[in-house]
Amino acid sequence: MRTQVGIVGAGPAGLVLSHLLAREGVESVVLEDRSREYVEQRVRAGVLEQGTVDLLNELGLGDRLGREGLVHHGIELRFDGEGHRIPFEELASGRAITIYGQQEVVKDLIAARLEAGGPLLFEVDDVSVEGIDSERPTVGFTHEGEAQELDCDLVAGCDGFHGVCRDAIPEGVLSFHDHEYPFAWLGILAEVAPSTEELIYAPHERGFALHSLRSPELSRLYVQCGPEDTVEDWPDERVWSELHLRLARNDGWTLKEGPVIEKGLAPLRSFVAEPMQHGRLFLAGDAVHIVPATGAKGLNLAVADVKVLAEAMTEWFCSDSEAPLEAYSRTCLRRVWRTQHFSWWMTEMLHRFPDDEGFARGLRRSQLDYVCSSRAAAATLAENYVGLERV
Ligand code: RFL
Ligand code: PHB
Repeated sequence: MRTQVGIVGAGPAGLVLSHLLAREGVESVVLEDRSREYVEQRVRAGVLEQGTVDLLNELGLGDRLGREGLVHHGIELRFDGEGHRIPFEELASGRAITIYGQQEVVKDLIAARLEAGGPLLFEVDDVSVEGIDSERPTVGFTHEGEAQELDCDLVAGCDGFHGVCRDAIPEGVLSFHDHEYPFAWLGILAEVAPSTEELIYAPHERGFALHSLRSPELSRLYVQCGPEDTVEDWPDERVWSELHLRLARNDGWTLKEGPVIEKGLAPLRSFVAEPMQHGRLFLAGDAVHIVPATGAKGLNLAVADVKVLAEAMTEWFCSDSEAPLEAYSRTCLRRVWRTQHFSWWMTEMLHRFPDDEGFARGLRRSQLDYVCSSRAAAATLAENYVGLERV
């Protein structure tokens, strides 16, 4: 098999990249190791920045998103029984976020890609990337029991944090920056109308809680838990009881409960590998950086990477211009580090830390009060949360 761009991974990064390239007449083949059903059901992100929504619309993929996505113009920070609204309309030049599940984005991207003729292969095994220092890199894989080789001009590693592409780069080329947090999130999807119109971020003595949503009938909620906790440690009654305590408000607001239809753990970590490229292999999305979910940025950052990558690859194929591809990593890393800082800052401000005594606790609380009382501090949160147009 032969193509211009071999794309490993059919998450948001790989799929959006294949659409962007197809629009410019650049061929690609997408290889995904899971089944179509699996990637379409995987519950993950829910918050799309304005820039992500605009790009999906530009690609002609905004129909269902426009009908079913919920546009939000603010979030609530809730603590000590009181809510403090961060109004995006005033603080972020009218930009907004849209609530639309990542698996819905993925479903739309897959359907449109297959309708346009793909090629998009699911359930491939033994993926390996070779020859990235040469002019003819290859991606080896097995599909339906048959070993195959995909000859490419360029390879895009969009295979997430546990993928194989990052490791295909020779040792010593990449620098790794890693930061772990002493807690994780337990997330549930519940069949009940959301008890709020806007997302609620609630720092609390017992640990952070987040009330998000997916639709008028589906609530998405998270509680901060121990880094080693298992799903078995969190029966439904315990999850609801913690949510009631952590989200409580003094004015009689109540949290509605409903059947839990999904439950999972999400570790929180910050990670960057740089540069994001070596030879003819270009890494994008979670394959090369991870942000803690507190800032709701992972999917949006993955999409921002491939927007830059698709433009650079198109220039390379169509005008023989090397410069944008050479600048790929440098260009992306500005947004990557801005987003890393924002996600770390939100995580630090909103969580309960095991060593939360004295000085660190005082700083955390002061930061929270400042964001809720200063227009400048609130604007910093707002403009980063909705997504900076330029970094
Ligand atoms: P993905 O989505 O992990 O996709 C990578 C794909 O590659 C496949 N793969 C392979 N394919 C072929 N060969 C191999 N060897 C392969 N190894 C892996 C995988 O099966 C997969 O299909 O990475 P991508 O495309 O970079 O997208 C990143 C986002 O998925 C991720 O950053 C977000 O989900 C993070 N995130 C959030 N991001 C937001 O922007 N807003 C949010 O509100 C938000 N909330 C969240 C989140 C992540 C969470 N979890 C579970 C980590 C909430 C949670 C709970
Ligand atoms: C979600 O709806 O899944 C969600 C929302 C906001 C976050 C993280 C996750 O910060």
